[in-house]
Amino acid sequence: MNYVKVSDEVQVALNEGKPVVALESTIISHGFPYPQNVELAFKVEEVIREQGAVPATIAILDGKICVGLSEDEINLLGKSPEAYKASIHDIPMILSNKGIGATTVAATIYGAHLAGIRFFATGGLGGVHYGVTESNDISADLPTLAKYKICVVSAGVKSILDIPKTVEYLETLGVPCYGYETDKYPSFYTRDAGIPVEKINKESLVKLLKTQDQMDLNYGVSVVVPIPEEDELDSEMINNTIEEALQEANEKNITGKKVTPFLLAKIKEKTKGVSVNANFALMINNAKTAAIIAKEYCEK
Ligand code: PSU
Ligand code: MN
Repeated sequence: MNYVKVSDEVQVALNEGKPVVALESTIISHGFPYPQNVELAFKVEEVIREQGAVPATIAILDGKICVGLSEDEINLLGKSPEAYKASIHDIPMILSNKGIGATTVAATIYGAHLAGIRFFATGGLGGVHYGVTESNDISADLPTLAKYKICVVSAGVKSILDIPKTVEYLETLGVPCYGYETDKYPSFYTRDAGIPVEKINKESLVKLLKTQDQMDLNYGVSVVVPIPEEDELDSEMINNTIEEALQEANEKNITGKKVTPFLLAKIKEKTKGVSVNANFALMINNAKTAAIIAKEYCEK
C-alpha cells in the first residue's frame, strides 16, 4: 500500500521472522510531558532490543503511516504541539493533510496490521468511560482491537475508566483477555482492580496464539500485566486523585478526544508527578514482557 512506510530495520526483521513489537505514539505526544516522553520512547525501544526483539514505533508523518521511527522523528513527536492525537477514524484526514499524527492504540493496531506485526506493547488501553450511559464515551481502541489479529500487552485499563464495564465490553466484542501470570485484573497504577481475569503463562499464551493463527479468527488478544510491585501506587491516594480529576473534567465539560489527555495531566499535577513515574515503570515492564512473548512466539 502506498500509504505505509516500514523502516528497513523493521522490514528486515519481519522478512526473517524475527520478533517485532509495535509501539504507539500518542503516549509520546499526549501521554507524557516533554522531556520524559522522548526519554520513555527511547528507553522502551532499548528494553525491547535488549530482549532480542525489534521495536516499531508507529506514527503518521509526511503522508505515510510510518512503522519504525528514527530518533529525529521521535523527537519531533515529543516536541510538536501540533501533533494530532490520531485514532483510527482520523487516519485518512491526517494522511491527506500531511499532518503529524500521533497514533492511539486503535490507529497503532491498524499500522501494525498493515505491516504484518503480531505484537504491540502499550501502557493502558482506552475503554469505557464513567458516565457512559450519559456520554456514550467508549474508546475506538476497543472495537479496533476486535477487528485485527494482534496481541496487545498493557497494564489493563486505567482507573480513570470504568474497568468492569470495559472488561464486559471487550467480552461482548469477542476480544479474549488474559492475565500474564496473574488471576487479578490489574488497574494500571495498582495491581488489582478487584475483578478476576483468566491466568496465563508465556508457553500457553504462545500455544494459543499459534492455534489462533490456524483459524480465521482475526481478532486481537489482550494480555494484561500488573505494574511491578515496587512501582505500584497507594490505591486510596490514586483513586481519590482520579475522583477529583473526573469531577473537574465534568465541571469543565471536557469531551471527546480531550478527555483522556485532560485526566492524565490533572492526575500528574495532583500527584506531583508520581503518577508519571508509575506510568513510566509499567510501560517499560509491558515492553519487556511483549518482547519476551514475541521472541518465544518466533522461536516456536
Ligand atoms: N492510556 C495511557 N496513556 C495514554 C493513553 C491511554 O496511559 O496516552 C492514550 C492511548 O493512546 C489510547 C488513547 O489509545 O489514550 C485513548 O484515547 P480515547 O479514550 O480518546 O480513545
Ligand atoms: Mn473517547
